[in-house]
This record gives sequence, C-alpha cells and structure tokens, in this order.
Amino acid sequence: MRKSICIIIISTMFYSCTNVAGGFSKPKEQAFILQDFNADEYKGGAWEAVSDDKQVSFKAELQDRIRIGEEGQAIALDYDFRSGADLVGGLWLDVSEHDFSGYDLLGFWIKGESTLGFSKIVGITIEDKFGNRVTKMSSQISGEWGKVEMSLNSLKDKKFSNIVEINIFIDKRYTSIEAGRCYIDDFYLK
Ligand SMILES: [Ca+2]
Repeated sequence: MRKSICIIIISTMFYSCTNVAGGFSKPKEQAFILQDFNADEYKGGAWEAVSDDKQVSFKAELQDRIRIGEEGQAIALDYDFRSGADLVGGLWLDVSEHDFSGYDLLGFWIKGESTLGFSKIVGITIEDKFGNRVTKMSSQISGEWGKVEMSLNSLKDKKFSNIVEINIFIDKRYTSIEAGRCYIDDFYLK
C-alpha cells in the first residue's frame, strides 16, 4: 500500500498509567506508550488505497483540541468516500524501532466525532517485515473515548521483534457513514 504522507522521527516515552483519559482511568498495570502524538512529528501518516486518483480521501492531522490526557496532541483522522476510488484507508505508524517482545496486547484509544459522523467499525493490522499481517476489526467505536485492543498472540509463529508497521483502517464496505472523523491517541503495549 502506498503512503501519502511521511513524517519522520518520534518520541516515545515510558508512562506510569496514572493518567485519567476522558474520564476513564487507565489500567493499573503499567503499559508502554508506543506513541502518544505529543511531539510535533511522528513516523507515519495517512494512507489510502488509491493515492494517485487526485482525490484525498484520508487526512491525518495532529491537533490538540481533543486528546487523551490534560496536555499534548492526538490524531484527527478524516475520511471521505464520497468521491475518488478509495475503498479503504487510514493511519499508519512505523514501529520498526520498537521490539514488541514481552507484551501480549497492542491497544490504542479512539473516539468518533459526533458532529461530523464517524465509522463505528475500524480495523487494526500489524505487519511484520516479511509482509505477514494480522488484522482485528472493532465495531465498538463511539462518540466517547474507548480502547481497541488486539492480542499479539495470534502472531505466535512469528517473532514480535519483526513487527514494523501498524495500520488503523476504515473500510467503505463496513460503514454506512460515507464521511467523518475520529480521533486516535496513545498506542500502547501491555
Ligand atoms: Ca496524546
């Protein structure tokens, strides 16, 4: 898949999980925050299936209005299937610098923008450097912050240290809302 935006370099940091996120207390167990989007750059961006059709169907913008935590930023992911050829697209992250070994779960926080509408179904795919992929769909997206988690154990035949990319995607076939926005923040490992 081709990536329409590529912004380089990152900061990631260890957090103790005492933050309150949108009224949800984070789990007591310590999680490793893979990406909190609080730096002005990150390694990833928006992608869409047909990037040369002169129609931008997906945008991923750092913004600080709606986020997890009292400060920092989150991604606003806009999509629009009303024109253009794209059936699928989303947000991708380069996580090749991270070793997922020793963790069981990958998660992130997501919230739909009620005033614009949003897909209630999103998918998450992790991909290793050999192109092997595991995908999970979630139909739990709402207008409030909620978590999507996927087990890493389905990758058990592969080495977690080889995971290089995460994709969050919205598929036109799975949503009746043709255009909308969701916010994404705090990718974590547990
Ligand atoms: Ca953030």
